[in-house]
Amino acid sequence: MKNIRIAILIIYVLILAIFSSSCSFSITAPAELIKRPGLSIDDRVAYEVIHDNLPNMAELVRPLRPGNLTAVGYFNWNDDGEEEVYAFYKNEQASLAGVVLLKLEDGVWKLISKIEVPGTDVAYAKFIDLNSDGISDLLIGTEGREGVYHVIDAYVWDEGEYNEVWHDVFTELLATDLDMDGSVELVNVKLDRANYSTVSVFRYVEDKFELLDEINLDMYISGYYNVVPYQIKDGVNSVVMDFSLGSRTATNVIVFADGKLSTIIDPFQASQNYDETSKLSTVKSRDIDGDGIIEIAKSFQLKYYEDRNIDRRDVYAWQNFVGNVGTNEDSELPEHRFEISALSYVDPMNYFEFIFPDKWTRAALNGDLILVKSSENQSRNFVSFFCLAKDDNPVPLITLEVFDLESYDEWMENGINKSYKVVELAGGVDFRIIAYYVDEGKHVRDMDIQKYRSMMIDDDDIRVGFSLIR
Ligand SMILES: [Ca+2]
Ligand SMILES: [Ca+2]
Ligand SMILES: [Ca+2]
Ligand SMILES: [Ca+2]
Repeated sequence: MKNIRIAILIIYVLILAIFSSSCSFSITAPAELIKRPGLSIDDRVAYEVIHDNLPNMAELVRPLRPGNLTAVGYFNWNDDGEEEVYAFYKNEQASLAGVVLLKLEDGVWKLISKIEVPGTDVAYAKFIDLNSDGISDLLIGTEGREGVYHVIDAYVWDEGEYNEVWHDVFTELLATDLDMDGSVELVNVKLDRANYSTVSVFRYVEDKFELLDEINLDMYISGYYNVVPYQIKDGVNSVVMDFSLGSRTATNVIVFADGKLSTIIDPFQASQNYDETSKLSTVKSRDIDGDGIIEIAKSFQLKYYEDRNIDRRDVYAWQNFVGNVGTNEDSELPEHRFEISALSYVDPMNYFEFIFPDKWTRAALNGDLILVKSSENQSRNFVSFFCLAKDDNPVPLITLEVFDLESYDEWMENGINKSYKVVELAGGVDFRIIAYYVDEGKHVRDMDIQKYRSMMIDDDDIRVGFSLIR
């Protein structure tokens, strides 16, 4: 009886530990890793086995990057259709971090392996089959060993155990098939603030990682905030890096072609700079139009832009790279290396983003779209879009506004909703976001009506372009 009580207590404490640490295991888990919701009897036993194999004072933790592993989860370790269990942990007092792997054999959870490395937290973890034997190998990175760097170790399963095959330091690490030949490459970015930042590419060949190439990046980069695989063209993989340069941010792309690393913007050439990708906040490169290819953002200045804020960090152009890649192409650079695929407005209070419909993007690039927004010392937070009609007459299209609940109620009580068509976009405990516009009959001159109709968007288009940030 006493044993059962202790077992229940251990399970309770473990569950509590999992949910109360910063690494609840239900939020970022991809469906394939956690298929069974809740805990079955077997799982409870698994937790006991995990617990038995954790050092004293160890705490289950979610690996910080790349972000798709939870603290504890199921995965098919050896590709046989049966699920195994992993559990990552850290032991800050002993400065050790690691992972335990469990396998169900004849109804009993058994320890496959425990890998433990020095470090105060699991900075990076990825299961990946490096030697193509169907058994997961492991990249595990830890914090707290080598100053500003993280440390990375690669373990390959061979003859019944894990062997360390690689050890290095890193700032950003990406495991991806960079040259699309079916083998995994490691892209290792090291940011040394006193020196050049470097990027190296390694390939796993015959039980070791071989350095294929290494280049310097410039010394002004102060930190990376987004490093992700990027398909720069059909059939060419690369890595897009968003980083800070003092008070602004910019983006470069690392290309690996014909065995050589290069970047699309060469900061060591006086003729090149980051103007084409420069922005004023840590906005991440991402696929803005849903075609599967990431766009690179830059701050964009509309031709007419009415606002009293000096800091213009709210309109972004999202661009695709259309220049040359690698050494096989014509070395003459085309005049325009980036093509704008969409513009977006990001609310300065970070409530929402509005991606312009195509016709607005085109109009904005022609200087035919005007944006008027509330200034920071106004109590309201809105942005209005106008198109330019005959004689540069501005015709209002729509306004997007964020209200606190009190002003929203006041606004509605005053019957403003009778003068406008209102589209509810989002709401929270303390705010409402709506779009509104005036019926065309009430404000558009006859001579502008055609232009207005060609530029106005319907309620569905407003909802398509809108996304809530907070
Ligand atoms: Ca398995
Ligand atoms: Ca393997
Ligand atoms: Ca490869
Ligand atoms: Ca895209």
